[in-house]
Parts: sequence; C-alpha cells; structure tokens
Amino acid sequence: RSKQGFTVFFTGLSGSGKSTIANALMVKLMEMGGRPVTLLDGDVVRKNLSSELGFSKEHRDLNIRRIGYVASEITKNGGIAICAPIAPYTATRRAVREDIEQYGAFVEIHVATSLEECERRDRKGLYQMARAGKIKEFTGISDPYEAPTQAELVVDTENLDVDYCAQQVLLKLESMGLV
Ligand code: GGZ
Repeated sequence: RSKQGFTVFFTGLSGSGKSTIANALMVKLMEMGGRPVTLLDGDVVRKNLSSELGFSKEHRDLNIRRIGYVASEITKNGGIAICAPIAPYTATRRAVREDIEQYGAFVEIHVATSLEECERRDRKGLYQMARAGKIKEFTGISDPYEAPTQAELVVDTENLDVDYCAQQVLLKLESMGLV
C-alpha cells in the first residue's frame, strides 16, 4: 500500500533561502522515486497563477490560499507538494494547514534566516529598493512577517549549507513516517 500524500510548506523572508532549499529537497525526493513531486515556488506561482495580485494583505492571502488549494489537490491524490512562498500571516498558514490535513500531512518549515542577514545578502537588490521606498509593503521592512511558533522544523541558514538544510527536512519527513 503506497504512502499518503503530503505537503512541505516553507515560509520565510525574501532571500531567506526558501527556493534554494526547496529545490534541493525536490531533487532528493525525486531521486527516491515513488510519488510525483510538484514544486510551487513563490515567484513561479506569482508569474503563472497569481499574476494579477500585488502585496496587500488581501492579495497575499489570496495567493497563499491558491497555493494551498493546488497543494491540497496534489496531497489528496497521493503526491508530494513543496511550497515556498513568504506566507507572512499565521492565520493564513493555519487555514492552509487545515485544508491540507484533511487529505495528508502538512509539514511547515520555517526558514529562519534573520532580516539582518537577508538584507546583508540582498541578492536581488530588493531590500535596498524597499529601504528607499521604491517598493512599498515590503516584507520585513514596511510589511509584517509573523514568524511561526509551531513549525514542524526550523532551519537555520545563517551559514547556509543548502544540502544540509534539505537533509534535515528529509530526516523530519522520515521521522514522521512520510518517506
Ligand atoms: C515581499 C516582494 C514584494 C513585497 C516583490 N514584499 O525574493 P523574491 O522577490 O524572489 O521573493 C519575493 C516574492 C514574494 O512573493 P510571495 O508570493 O512569496 O509573497 S506572499 O507569500 O507574501 O504572497 C520577492 C518579490 O516577490 N516581492 N514585492 N512587497 N516580496
């Protein structure tokens, strides 16, 4: 009998390393074979599923609920969904958790890279633009990020070793009996 589907839901600031870890995890899970793996990355979803949305609370919530809906369908059908949006609001993450837990496991991973470190890296120059007021409602600068207190796992990426972080997620999935 094949195992249940599940969703791995990464949350964290822009530039925290969510996408990088999510990609490394996807590769590992695909190598293990078995269930199909679908990655719902923040910026890819924004381009394809939520292109009309901005960054107000209402629009962010709508974006996260869409991601949650797709992930719940994948989970229902026995697949693995990996989501990697900022998802700044606790209540919205909880709502998505409740949707998905009807069908399988919801594994929340807080990519807890500090704002200081994300801003120091500033890989895309967005923090500088946000500080200058050229981007409004920027998470961590001029918009809230409610850090999870009940995540299944917190990964510390201050000395980012992507492969080690992905390995920690995999160990968590093993300990939960999911892989
Ligand atoms: C936060 C923003 C914003 C604002 C554009 N606030 O590092 P990135 O560039 O590639 O990832 C960020 C992405 C955030 O989209 P999400 O769909 O993950 O956000 S949410 O979960 O809140 O819906 C960032 C870019 O979009 N970006 N403007 N104002 N991030």
